[in-house]
Amino acid sequence: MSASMSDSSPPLSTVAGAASATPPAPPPIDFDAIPRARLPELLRRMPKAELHIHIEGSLEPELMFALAERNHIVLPYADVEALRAAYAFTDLQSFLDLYYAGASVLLREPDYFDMASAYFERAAQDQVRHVEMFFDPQTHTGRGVDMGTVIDGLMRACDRAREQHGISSGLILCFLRHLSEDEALATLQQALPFRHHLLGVGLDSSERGHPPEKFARVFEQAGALGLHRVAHAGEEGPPEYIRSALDVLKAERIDHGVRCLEDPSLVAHLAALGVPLTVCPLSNVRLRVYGDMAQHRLPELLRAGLKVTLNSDDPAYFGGYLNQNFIETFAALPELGARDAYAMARCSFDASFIDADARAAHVAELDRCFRHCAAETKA
Ligand code: ES4
Ligand code: ZN
Repeated sequence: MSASMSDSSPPLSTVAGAASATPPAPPPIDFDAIPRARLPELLRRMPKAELHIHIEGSLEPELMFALAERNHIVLPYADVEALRAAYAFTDLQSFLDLYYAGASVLLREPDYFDMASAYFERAAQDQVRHVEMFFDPQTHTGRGVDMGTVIDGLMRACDRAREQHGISSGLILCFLRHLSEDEALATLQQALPFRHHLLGVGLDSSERGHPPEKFARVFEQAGALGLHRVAHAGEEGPPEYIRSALDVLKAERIDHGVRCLEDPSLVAHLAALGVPLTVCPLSNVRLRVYGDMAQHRLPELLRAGLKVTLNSDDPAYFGGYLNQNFIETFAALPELGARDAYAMARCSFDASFIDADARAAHVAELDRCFRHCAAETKA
């Protein structure tokens, strides 16, 4: 401090306090002021991130037929209606069989670009600000498509989404757990030239009989490359798979994870660790994890203090994109209110792999949205 300031200046402690003072905290958001009748509009309008979307599961029947024609592939369905009619799933495997067959129309870079661009259009309508996008390279490389073709097309769509919609995004390479460890290791090797385009790795496909342990080494290698690690666990598989995804794969998020509720000590463990679950309600109902939406155990997950986000999983197959998931879930579960909507939107940013500045900007926008809604309701 300069000598000339010393006499007239306040005591040092006050100066120091003033210099580091943060603005007074705004009053808490008055969630109780927001009635359930306003929820559909609020759910649509609130900014959000999507952390669990398989981009191949966003391929709508119309685009699937257009790509089939472009690539001279004959689909075993007469038309779009016949294909949609086949989407009557009984479990995860019955869905996966159609999902992998559907992906067979994807061959060239523009196909991947068109698919992901169509998804981003829908995401923009749903006020999605950030996307962490799963893709299944083995579904494509197994048919002779280059890893680079897939990643180039997806990345071009990601770049365009930022330019056109201001949506940030990243790619998460998923290993297919029904295939071997060696095939997963080879897939990671094939992805090395594109490593700078990847946010992380994930684990998906048929869960039962394919425990996380099978992929311990490939996840360890991915971690050594500085990639984030997430894994599907506890969708159809038992709670033990959630534990091994955490302990063996070092998963930073659990995709689905709903079956943790069968093991209260695991729920407590997840809550203590603060590991988020990316829950996909429409998927869970379509794949018969729950009989209907009213039976979804999302409220128990939230009341147990778990970090939970809502996601669309495979929106072209499960009856809706992200906002549809929010709307149908809140409509069917009367115990959910504005506070839960905020918690899940907030968690979507907190659980994402974005940097602190971007996260703070999204949270500030979310807070403004809820304050505005509470004030409007009171007025
Ligand atoms: C998936 Cl719903 C679901 N579960 C597991 N793997 C998947 N891949 C695409 N959708
Ligand atoms: Zn999934």
